[in-house]
Amino acid sequence: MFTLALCRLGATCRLRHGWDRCQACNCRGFSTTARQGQRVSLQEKQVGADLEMPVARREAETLFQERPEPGNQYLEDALLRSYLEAHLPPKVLEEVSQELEGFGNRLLTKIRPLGWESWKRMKEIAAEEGLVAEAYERRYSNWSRVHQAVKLYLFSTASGGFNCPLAMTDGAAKVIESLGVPASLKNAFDHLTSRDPRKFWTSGQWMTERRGGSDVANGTETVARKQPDGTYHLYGFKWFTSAADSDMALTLARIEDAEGHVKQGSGGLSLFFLRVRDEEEKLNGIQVQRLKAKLGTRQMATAELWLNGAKAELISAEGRGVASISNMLNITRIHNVIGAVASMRRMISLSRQYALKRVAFGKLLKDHPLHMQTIARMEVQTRGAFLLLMEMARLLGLAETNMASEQDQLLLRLLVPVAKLYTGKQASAIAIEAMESFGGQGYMEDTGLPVIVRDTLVLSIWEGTTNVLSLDVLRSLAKSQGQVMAVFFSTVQNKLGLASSSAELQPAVQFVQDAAGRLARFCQGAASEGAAPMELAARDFSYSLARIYAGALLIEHAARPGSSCVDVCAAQRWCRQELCPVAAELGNGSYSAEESSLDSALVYAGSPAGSRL
Ligand code: UCC
Repeated sequence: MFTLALCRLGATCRLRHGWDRCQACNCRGFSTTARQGQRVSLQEKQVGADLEMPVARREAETLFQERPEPGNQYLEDALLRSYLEAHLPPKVLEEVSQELEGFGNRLLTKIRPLGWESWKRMKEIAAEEGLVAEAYERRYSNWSRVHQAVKLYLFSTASGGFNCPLAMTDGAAKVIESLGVPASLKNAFDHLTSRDPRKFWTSGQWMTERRGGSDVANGTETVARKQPDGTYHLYGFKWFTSAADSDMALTLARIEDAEGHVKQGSGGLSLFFLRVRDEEEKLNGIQVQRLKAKLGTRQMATAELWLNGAKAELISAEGRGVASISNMLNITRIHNVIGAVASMRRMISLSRQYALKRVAFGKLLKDHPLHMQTIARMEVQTRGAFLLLMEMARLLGLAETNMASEQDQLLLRLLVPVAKLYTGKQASAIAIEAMESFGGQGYMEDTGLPVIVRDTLVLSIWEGTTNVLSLDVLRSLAKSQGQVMAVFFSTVQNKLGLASSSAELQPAVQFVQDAAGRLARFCQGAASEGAAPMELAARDFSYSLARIYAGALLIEHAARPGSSCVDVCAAQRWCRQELCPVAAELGNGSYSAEESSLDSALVYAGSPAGSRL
């Protein structure tokens, strides 16, 4: 098992084994935890010998740290199990919990040990476990999206980054399904939703070009030239194509007219389907410019691609490319939330395990109140994020089985950007805080923790940055002519109502009601203020929606029959934070035109640009 030659990082890896599976090459690091005089295992002797390190000297070393070994993630996730018990119909719960326990064991004993050398194997496992198929087979009707989200949540941090192509694959299947699975795309749909590892396809989402990823309406230069057979040949440069080894991709381009002119702006963009390789397995008019050197998600190949006559099929109405691919965007953004919550949960389960074994100042970390307070605060954040995720999956399941009310649909459209932008920020904050809870080991590559930290940093960037999604929140309000806010407030009130008979939850209920009241007053005021102040308030407004709604979800979960004191405590603590930052900032005058000009003055003070403002 432990042959250095296998290690992708070659020689350098040899020097860096610590504990936990080396996330870089998955070798089982040798345990450095040995109380004085503990025997060093044969394997460690072998490694020591490999490293020409005199074992004697190693045993004399005093720095021993036992690696944290979380068990079956499903069995050890109290909130996950209590959520499923509270929501799933008994028959579904019985089947799903058995399957998830088994999947938890497979993750622990078979999948996580695979680590990151097994991209191809992860693709096979994803097919076998139906990580995309679950959502389209709908074995559990409207609960299948919750079932799928939970499996992806458990799989995410063990996937070696394969959760990313799965997000885009699910998104591509969603787009094709939303188009009614036309005959020309049936084959692709069947491959994307197959459980057969030999047939399972992954998809790319090629939207980002050199001129920018957020503003695709003005950043997309790729052109599509119609061919006599009705297909198109694409010519352009895609700047960020993740999972470049995928089987197919959906991409945006501008259709050239007979005179070679293209229409600019959003209205000039259409959506295309293309196979990455042709029948002879050659690249389909695609040249790889280079692989991107990224801060994180390094195990996943992301490339710059030239499209030089790539054969493609137009799958949206001409000029409706953004609206069509938005079905993919909303699914990949939900997967982003899954990745965020899963990273938070993983870091906390490692940190709490470590606190059971690591002694400092004469006692285990778990016996140091300040240390436990720090982990508890991370737990409260993660619980709020988890319930936001489950709520989106629940609403998506209703929408996809035609069981969603118009209110449910509006709420889902609002919650997707809110949850993506909020949990993206939470994930990196929690990962960095949790990394610190391991002391120096948290900063060591061979523990595998820095990789998790690096990978969380992308979650608030790709699939729409925090500010772009804050503006998408405003877009969803505008699209619903403000109706969605009425749905938001009534849904929050309904959830708070479930706690009316719980005295211990009343303070939390009051906090959420006060915050919702302040938010309602902000919305009334903003309606008459015009777009500029609202745009300036967009991020704080979105944070307020996230905190108030998660507060209501935590109270709803704590108010259910059989809830635990931990559920009540989490709801109380979440609701003690500032739940409506937009109202607080409005009180500070933060959204006025003067404040806005002062923002620029603050930023450019001393810079040549400052004088031109
Ligand atoms: O990052 C990428 C892949 C990385 C790997 C994936 C990993 C996934 C998770 C991993 C798990 C760990 S691919 C690049 C992703 N790019 C983005 O997310 C783009 C961010 N930019 C935006 O979201 C912008 O706001 C745009 C592109 C949507 C702005 O487009 P427009 O055309 O300038 O804006 P419009 O004109 O407002 O939107 C055009 C139409 C409108 O419909 P109509 O015309 O009927 O009014 C919008 O309502 O698109 C509709 N629309 C939407 N509909 C726009 N956004 C949405 C939406 N979210 N839902 C529904």
